[in-house]
Amino acid sequence: MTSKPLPLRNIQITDAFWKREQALIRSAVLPYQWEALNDRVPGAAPSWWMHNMRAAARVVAARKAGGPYIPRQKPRGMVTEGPSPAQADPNLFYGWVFQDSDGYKWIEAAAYQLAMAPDEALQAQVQTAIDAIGAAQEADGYLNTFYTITGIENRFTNLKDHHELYCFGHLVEAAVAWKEATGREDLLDIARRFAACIARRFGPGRERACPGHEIAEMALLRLYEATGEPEWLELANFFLDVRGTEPSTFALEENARRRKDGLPELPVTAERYAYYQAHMPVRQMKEATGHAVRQMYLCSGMADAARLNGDADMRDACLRLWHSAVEEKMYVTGGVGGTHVGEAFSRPYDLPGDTAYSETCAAIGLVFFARRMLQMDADSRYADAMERALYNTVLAGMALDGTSFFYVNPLEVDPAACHTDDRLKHVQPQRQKWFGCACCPPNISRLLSSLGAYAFTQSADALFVHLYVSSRIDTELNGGKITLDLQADLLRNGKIRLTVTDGAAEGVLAFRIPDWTNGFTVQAPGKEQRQEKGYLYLAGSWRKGESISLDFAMPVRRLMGHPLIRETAGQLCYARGPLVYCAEEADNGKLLHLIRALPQAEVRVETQAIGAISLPVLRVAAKRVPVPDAPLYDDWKEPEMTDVDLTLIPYFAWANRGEGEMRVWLHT
Ligand code: FUB
Ligand code: ZN
Repeated sequence: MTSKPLPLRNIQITDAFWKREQALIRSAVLPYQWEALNDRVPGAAPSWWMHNMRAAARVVAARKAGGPYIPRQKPRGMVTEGPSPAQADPNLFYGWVFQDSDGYKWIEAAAYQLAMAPDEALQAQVQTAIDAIGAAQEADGYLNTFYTITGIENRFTNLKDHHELYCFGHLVEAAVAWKEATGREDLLDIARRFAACIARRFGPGRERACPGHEIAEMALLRLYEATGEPEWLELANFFLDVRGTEPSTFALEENARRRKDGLPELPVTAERYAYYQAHMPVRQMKEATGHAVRQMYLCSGMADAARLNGDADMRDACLRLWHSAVEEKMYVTGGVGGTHVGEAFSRPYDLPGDTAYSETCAAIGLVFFARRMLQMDADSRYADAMERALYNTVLAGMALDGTSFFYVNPLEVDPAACHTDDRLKHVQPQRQKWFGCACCPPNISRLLSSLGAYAFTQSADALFVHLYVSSRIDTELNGGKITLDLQADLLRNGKIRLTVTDGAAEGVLAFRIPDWTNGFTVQAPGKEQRQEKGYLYLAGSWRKGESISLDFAMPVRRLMGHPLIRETAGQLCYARGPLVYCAEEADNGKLLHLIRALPQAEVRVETQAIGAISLPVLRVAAKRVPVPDAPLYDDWKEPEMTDVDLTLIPYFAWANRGEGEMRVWLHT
């Protein structure tokens, strides 16, 4: 039985913690990001988004007026060095080749916020952005500021690296979200015209192609589901089917460029393109490879395609990729991408803590993939991983006050090393205001603003509760309308209460049994109960006024890594409920590698203010190895350790109290 997310307007998040996060996105993050997109944040890396849209609009206007346009820039791709916005040439393109996507993600996030509650000022800003996008669209529907400014004749010649289809995918996601939030079709029309432009060139019986950075697949499938227009399903299927087949479209493109440059051609075999997940046909894939965000977005598109086409081979490939990504290559924090070399998946069990990449966007991609797997099959292992990624790496990507962000999410940090060691160049010990490559901040905004679409999904006769986020939900079971009030507070305990506050219906409410609990009780008088694949199904009739409750035990857990993870050998980390904990210098002093955790020590759960919020922390006795005045190497002897009281804070809250050391895994 498949399921789909509920419209966001049917879900009102009331959860103390998540409501704050969503309110923060609305009140602080989106306004800040709007300023950033307009290059008005002093001291932050310029975004160039609005600048590029306006520059492209001038070119489009000139072309429409029939005037000649001679590009003054070569399509180099990564124009990352530039002047300050004040000194910039208004007619040139600046920033990364995929800069357009930042604004599209911002619009998508704003749309989700508007679906939940109106906000005239925000809506007006989105309208300004949409007008700018519309003005930058070519007469034939093509829309990409980089190629419009640097030479439209070169478009679609480097799909491997130049992200046209990636920007297109983000545009579509934004357009569907905007239509669903406001009923307005303006951005959807723009997106459809670009989609039609792409479909005129690529597709069955036309040119072969696939995106170098995936997302167009899942976006097109979303467009298909939103509009019922079959051409978008066809195009998404085409991109998936071409990927990894021979002759490799990426090799053919490269050869065309090499011919121009007088260079010898390369073999057109696919195997060289594992970084782009284009090394074999997708239905044969077994291992998560290459760029982690790309891989997670591809998996998300594959899962949607498997569900919509009833494609069993595609589904089997998703299962194998899930196993590889989550059961062999995922950090305990739900991050993926073990190596900064190419922002990529490493080999199985290679999960270093200090040089980790674990990009925020990759964890977001894992959340996307997990929700899509859940839509095909309500199996709690998908929701467990989704929750792990969300509560740990995704949340860590943004400061508690919403004004700074992490791109890379290490599990161990020594700031002095980050500042001096080139091997750690990618690791920032403090969150940044913005990035030249600002993929992560708006991605966090769009995910957290659409949290309801991940917490709950629904089929005709069942509502699935995947994440315990307090919410008021308007839904239908077998045609009967009901309003449910879900109460939870996972940061404190595992007590869940659900009350029917209005209506009546017959059907099933299915509750995930989280992997972090070691037992639960349920009070659901009159309901038929059964368990399957980690969900508790309660079936019966639901009437206004009745309540059920679940109490999931939430013990403090001491976790160890699989013995094949070299990095975690002899170490443990603490977790409770969905939260993974870490030790920070602010509580425990420097040289955290000298702490010795005592696995048997009793752990107290207390609350502590971190930044502006009060969070559950753990206090536990541990030992500390002294630093004697000793030679570099000496004869082995048992160190005389001192007793210490360790404070552990939720991983997502690290780096909110100034710069300092941090460690998730502690030596035992
Ligand atoms: O390439 C576009 C985005 O920028 C990727 O998803 C991120 O990993 C970053 O490289
Ligand atoms: Zn990112």
